[in-house]
Amino acid sequence: MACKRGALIVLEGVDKAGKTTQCKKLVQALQQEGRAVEMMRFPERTTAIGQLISAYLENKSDLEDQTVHLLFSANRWELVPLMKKKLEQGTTLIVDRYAFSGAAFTSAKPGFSLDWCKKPDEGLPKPDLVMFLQLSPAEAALRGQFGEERYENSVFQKAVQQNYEQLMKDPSVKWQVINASQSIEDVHKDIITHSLNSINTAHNLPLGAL
Ligand code: DGP
Repeated sequence: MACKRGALIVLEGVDKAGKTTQCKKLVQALQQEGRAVEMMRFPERTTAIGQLISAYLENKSDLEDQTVHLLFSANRWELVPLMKKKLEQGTTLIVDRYAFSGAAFTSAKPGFSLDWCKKPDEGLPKPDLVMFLQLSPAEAALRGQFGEERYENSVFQKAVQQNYEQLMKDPSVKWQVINASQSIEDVHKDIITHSLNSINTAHNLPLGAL
């Protein structure tokens, strides 16, 4: 019998929503159940393209907004062969940010439409589930100072949040809003429930494209 494919599960949200913590906990919990699961994150800063992005985010270089937008997308595209291989082998991928960050962040800059921002990511593997960790800007501020990187300020993050709200209206993507103001354990419980449903249904469905 052919091996059942893994699920592609993405966590999205504004900075400080707890995505990375929750991705790690989810991977650990699923692995403890004996499931084949791996974590990925975007941007993936270790590749040559990822290093250009990282220098830009750390304010060590300046790039045109269009250039960096396309680099973020290229960084996702360069990992597609690996993602497809893992999914086909039956490994579920838990991904910290994906194409939706690309559209939500760049279109928070003046002069960038959501439609233009979505274009370069058209055709990427479509997630079986995108969990949006919802946290108000006020609650995010209570979680401490932003770091030093680009985009880490509350005015920009408010615009990002509004863009995510637009993106979530797309019925062709399976979005699930998670209340990220709960305790870490309660957020984890919600996330694992939705992930298990998604893993079980993804097995029987072909991998789609954005
Ligand atoms: P992280 O490593 O998850 O903290 O992400 C780094 C920053 O880059 C964060 O502020 C979100 C932003 N970001 C992630 N993906 C994209 C993208 O595709 N385009 C743009 N413009 N920004 C992104």
